[in-house]
Amino acid sequence: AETVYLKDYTPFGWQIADVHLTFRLSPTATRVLARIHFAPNPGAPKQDFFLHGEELRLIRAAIDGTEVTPEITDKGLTCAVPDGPFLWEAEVEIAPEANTALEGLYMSNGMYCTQCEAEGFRKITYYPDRPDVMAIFTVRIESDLPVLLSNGNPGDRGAGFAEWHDPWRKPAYLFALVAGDLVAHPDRFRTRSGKDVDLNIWVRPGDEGKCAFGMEALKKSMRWDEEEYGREYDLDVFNIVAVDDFNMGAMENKGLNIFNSSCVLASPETSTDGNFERIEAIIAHEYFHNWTGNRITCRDWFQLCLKEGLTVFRDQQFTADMRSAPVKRIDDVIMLRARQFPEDQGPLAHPVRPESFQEINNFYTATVYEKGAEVIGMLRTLVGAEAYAKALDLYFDRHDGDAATIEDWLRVFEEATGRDLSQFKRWYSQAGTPRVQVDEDWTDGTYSLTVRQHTPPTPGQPDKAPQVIPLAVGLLGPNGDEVVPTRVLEVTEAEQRFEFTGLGARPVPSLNRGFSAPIVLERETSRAERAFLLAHDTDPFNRWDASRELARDSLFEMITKDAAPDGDWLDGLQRLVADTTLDPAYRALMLSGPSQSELAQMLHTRGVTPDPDAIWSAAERLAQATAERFADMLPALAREASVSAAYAPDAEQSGKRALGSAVLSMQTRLDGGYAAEAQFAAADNMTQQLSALTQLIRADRAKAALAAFYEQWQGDRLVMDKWFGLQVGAAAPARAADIAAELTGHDLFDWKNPNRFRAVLGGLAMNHAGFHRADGAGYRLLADWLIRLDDLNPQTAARMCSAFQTWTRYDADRQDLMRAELQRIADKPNLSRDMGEMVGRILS
Ligand code: B3K
Ligand code: ZN
Repeated sequence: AETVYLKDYTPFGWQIADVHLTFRLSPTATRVLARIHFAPNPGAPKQDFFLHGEELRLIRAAIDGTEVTPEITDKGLTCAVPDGPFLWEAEVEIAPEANTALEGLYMSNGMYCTQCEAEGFRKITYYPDRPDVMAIFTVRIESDLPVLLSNGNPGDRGAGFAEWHDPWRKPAYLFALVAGDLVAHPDRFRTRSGKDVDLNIWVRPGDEGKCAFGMEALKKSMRWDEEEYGREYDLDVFNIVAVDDFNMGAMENKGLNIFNSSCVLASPETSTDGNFERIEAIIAHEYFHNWTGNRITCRDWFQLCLKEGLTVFRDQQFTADMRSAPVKRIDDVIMLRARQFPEDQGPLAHPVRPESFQEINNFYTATVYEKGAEVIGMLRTLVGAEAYAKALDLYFDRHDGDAATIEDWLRVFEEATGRDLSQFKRWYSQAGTPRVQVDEDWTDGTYSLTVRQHTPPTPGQPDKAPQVIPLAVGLLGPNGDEVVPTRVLEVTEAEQRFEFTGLGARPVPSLNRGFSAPIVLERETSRAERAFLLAHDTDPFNRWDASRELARDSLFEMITKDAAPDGDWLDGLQRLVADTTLDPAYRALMLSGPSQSELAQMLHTRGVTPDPDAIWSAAERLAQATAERFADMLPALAREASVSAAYAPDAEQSGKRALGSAVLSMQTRLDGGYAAEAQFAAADNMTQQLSALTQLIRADRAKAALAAFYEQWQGDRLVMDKWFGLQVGAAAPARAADIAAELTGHDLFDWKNPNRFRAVLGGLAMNHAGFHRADGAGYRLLADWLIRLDDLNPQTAARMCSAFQTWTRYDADRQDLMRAELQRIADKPNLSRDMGEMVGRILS
């Protein structure tokens, strides 16, 4: 397949004044008529007139009213065109019903919908399908379906048709169309300048009751963006549509966001607290894109982090404001370490701004999104909140209406602050997680830290230059008081020394507070020192991290030396969890140990080949020891965790329920499932029902509960996804692959639905020891299904290949098994470009 390079960027030879599209909808033969005014782009080199187009049947094309016969390939068309401006007209036929890739115009449960980012518009009509070509769109939809939606503001509406006009220039990837038998949950928002905006969440009949929470989240997001970033909404309507078949979470199409129904529909009976929080964050994320993504878009897809890193950062700030900031930070770092670190430290490592790709859909990664957000957080830490706000104002002022680059983004910060960001820019170009070693020295009242940084090689990047690392540090005195409050050390050299003078006694350092930089800290610390931080650190993140480190160390000793669980750590943990002045959500996080894949990663970095079964059994032993240690405290904790008020998915109640789930998990290890059965029977909300079911599965006592759950929820697709996923994800390792295989034979296993496919096969990939079963059954099952899905939906199949990305960490037998499965995928006839690229990179 062809590789596209950042360095090859050339502007398109024409500009577009306006686009008129008419859709005559039909499942098997939709006609799309396009009228587009092109004019030469003075800033572009001379080039042939080429329009992208894939899987289109051209019926007719004309230039200035005269029929033309373009040259057509499977990528698009070329055509001779006049020197000056001209009108391009084309009529094409497409078959939305046959579109199983869920990219372009497709059907889901009888409704038409679109997904165009990144390069799906070319499956709708011939067009320069690139983000730097922006145009005003007017759309006419012809269909007898009752609800016909597109971007922008509504225009004429009559029997069998509806027109839409979007007054804002936009790239084609933000185009959207929806048609179906839908019902709205309506509301209204008054912007701070007094404009009324009609808001709607459109769903299939029957789902009306699951929209209220999403609507509140939308209004909160709109208000928050006005207050925090000064950004107001810019159309008369804002529509959100829930779609059951969707490749990812949601899409920020201008004025018409399309959501995977799992990321917008919510009710207490069917959604967990985690679901609610995620829905609130995704609605915010897509809404925030209206400014960071839509009003200011990307020049080319290499600049993806320009909109994604920034918008993730913004949605993280929003959640921190709506809920608990420390808990949000810890959750985000858990995610980053679990998903982005393996990427950055394995064969798929790529810079936050990649420099080449074969299939851009493979670069919607944790690195671009989450590390991209970390880079913005570091920038804000370095320049300060005030200068950050100033730079953002300048960014919006200067680049509104632009297709911008990372260079543009950094320039506004340079101008707003007078700083030189050329070294900082390496965060965008260098892949890999920096390792930072810290050594201390204490002489005559002067405490010094020597910081050394080093980033290991990644594919295509053998040598790395030092990066700018904002290292937030605080110092604690021997009695636990903070003697030096948080200060940000700016590490720029490979080796650098920082001094703290005038201290009465040797302090204990608390390093990288709040996880101020996405690095791996390498420091020989004693357990005593970590226990001290666990007890005294004023930084809630580092206090949590100290506990996590102790847990990891203990597990390391248990795995490699068959040691007993670390009793001192359990003492410290007990004291912390008993502290009722601390947020229950925070204490619940303290009780959730490191995941097994995180432990595999830790062993690998310490030079030990991870044995998934040994990891699993050590994690089990530690959980058992913890439960026994906490036995006497459980009744009091359970009382504290109980909620008497009516269910609300807010931070306070969900924190209590999270603590309650942690208690139930310990309780189940002591009583074998008695309490879990009671909770399952009594639960009136999905959070408690599902946490009870999880414990019953772990205790191997879930037969009746699984059947009852099925009976109760078989009519609800989103809840059934949980039923499918949990049985695999929480299964004992020896059985996970067999259970997954069995579930793929279930009547309700609709493998063409990405949510259902991910529930079962993604659930397997997430069951660490289950996926890595020594006989290779887990690998085989996943590869079988990825091969099968590749013909239908390459995008979703390719994303799930990353389950194999850590394959070289494991023992020789497992490596052989995984390599063989990867090779089997690589050898598949007609392998998609998406999968070809992923498997090729993983194997290289
Ligand atoms: N921008 C979309 C993601 C599109 C993914 C295309 N493969 C959702 C988001 O990040 O908000
Ligand atoms: Zn996004």
